[in-house]
Amino acid sequence: MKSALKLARYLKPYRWYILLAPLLMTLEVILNLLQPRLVQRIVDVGIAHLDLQEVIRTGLIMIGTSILGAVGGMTNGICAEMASQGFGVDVRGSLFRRVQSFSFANLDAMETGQLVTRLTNDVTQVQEAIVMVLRMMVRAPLLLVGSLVMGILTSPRLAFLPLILMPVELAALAWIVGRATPMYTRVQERLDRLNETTQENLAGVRVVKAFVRAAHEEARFAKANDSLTDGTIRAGRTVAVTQPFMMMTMNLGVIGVLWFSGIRVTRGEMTVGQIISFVNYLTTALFSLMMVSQLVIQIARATASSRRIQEVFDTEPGMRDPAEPRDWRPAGRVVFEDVTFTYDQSDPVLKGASFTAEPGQTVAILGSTGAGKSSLVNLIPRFYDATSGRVLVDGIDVRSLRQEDLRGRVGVALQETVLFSGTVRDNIRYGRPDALDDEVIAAARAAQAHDFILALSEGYDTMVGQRGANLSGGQKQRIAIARALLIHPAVLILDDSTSAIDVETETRIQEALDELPRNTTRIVIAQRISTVLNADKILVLDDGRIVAEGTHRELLASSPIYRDIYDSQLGSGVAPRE
Ligand code: TTP
Ligand code: MG
Repeated sequence: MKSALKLARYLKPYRWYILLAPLLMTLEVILNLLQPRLVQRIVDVGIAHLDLQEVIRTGLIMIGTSILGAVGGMTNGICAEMASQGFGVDVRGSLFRRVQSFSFANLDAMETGQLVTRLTNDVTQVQEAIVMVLRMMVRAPLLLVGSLVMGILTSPRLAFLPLILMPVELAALAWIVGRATPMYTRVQERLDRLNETTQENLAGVRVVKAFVRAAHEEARFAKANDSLTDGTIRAGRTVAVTQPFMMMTMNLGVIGVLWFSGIRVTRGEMTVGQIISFVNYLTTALFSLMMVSQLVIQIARATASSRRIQEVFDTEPGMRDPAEPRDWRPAGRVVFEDVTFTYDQSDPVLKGASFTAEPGQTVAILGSTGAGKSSLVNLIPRFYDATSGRVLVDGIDVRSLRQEDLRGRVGVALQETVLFSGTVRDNIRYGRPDALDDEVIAAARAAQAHDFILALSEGYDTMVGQRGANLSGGQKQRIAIARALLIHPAVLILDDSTSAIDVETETRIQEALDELPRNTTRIVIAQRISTVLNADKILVLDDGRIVAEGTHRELLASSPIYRDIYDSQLGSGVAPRE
């Protein structure tokens, strides 16, 4: 309930609709409550005395009041819809912004599928509750009390009938609500699971096909699918009891009225019109109780959803900008001071790493898989924060810089290339959407991507499929390098970015990188020793420790690990470019 109240702040811009809705509803209900009385008048006064004038006059009043009532009801519906749609747009937008502010660590801890459900289905649940509340909150109690009062006024002697029937119905409805509410919470959880399964399957569909696991995946999906359907049907079955049960109580009511008043009509103590009118009021009262029960169920569902939405809002972005960010005039000096880093309480993946990359230098990082190379470079643009020690750029701790300033000048080509659907040009311009075409081409040339891009069917305007589906691994990597180059980085990080590129093209990329402005510091992770031969400095990383540091020649002489890697890959025939 508390989270529902917190979400209520998103209704504030729509307060006029929310104020207006109940007023319009009141108008509609009052006009509706008059109808049975008018019918009574037509029967008792008009028809009984064969007074056609009276029938027509009252009929016209009925038509007028019901039109007015319908207008009230319609405008109420519009108000409710406006408020709930506005609320939905704002909450979804706000949730999306929140997720964008999450750090890598936040996102590591969240299931994508759950985030999707919260942004879509949960918001819809709350929206539906808002519509229902605005439409029924006033209507149900007003109809209930109104029709009871009117009924009793119509025929005080029959007042005992609703007094017996209402508690019976109330008990039944309470039972239904009590059973259905937890069922709907479970439905929500199952929907989560279905979304997760779908999400994961679609993301990995190529692997599924490669390993011919479609049947297994179908079974997994069917399980989640069936369990959702099953839960929904169960809840639906419980709620389905409501309608027939209500009809039954209504019919009992009608029989009761006829039983106890039939005799009075013959004695002339009651009129037929009164009976019709009373039956009408009684069924309305019973019906409005059912509305209340539906309202309660929907509110319960929405409460569960608003808790899940609020959870996203309550997740503190793991990384905030400093209160007083420092100015950074990028020169490109990167210093690690005794950096230790741990993902999420596990064993440290970096243990006391210290090194310096001077402006304009190329520093290569070599090491076996899992040694911590990616983890190390990810600390420079502050994707994660060091657990202890400091990462400095030009003498400034990266934590004292605004993330935007830092990342705006640290160009990264991540190990796993991610492209977006859109044109090749848009993908290269991703970090600087205002870049000129010439700059895009220059970056693509340096990344040795220009030629293959021109060979594509529409050159730079070729559409890249989702995740770059229509490009080869090496092509994607080169676009990612161009994307990183285009921001004119002071520090360029290439995380295994040439792994899918042939050695010859890689050499050309290296030569192009050598021509970058003097102050671009390059940090290059590589598996191939040919990639690192010409680096100003090579760091050998082993199990989170920098075990050797120096140029190719120095390491050949001093580091047995380096020597081993070198021998295994190249033998002794290859030498660095002079
Ligand atoms: P990495 O830093 O990814 O190792 P690497 O880049 O040297 O390896 P590769 O050559 O294959 O790219 O991982 C170091 C350790 O950290 C490894 O044991 C896995 C762990 N790890 C996490 O726990 N969470 C993460 O998000 C990542 C990226 C790694
Ligand atoms: Mg890596």
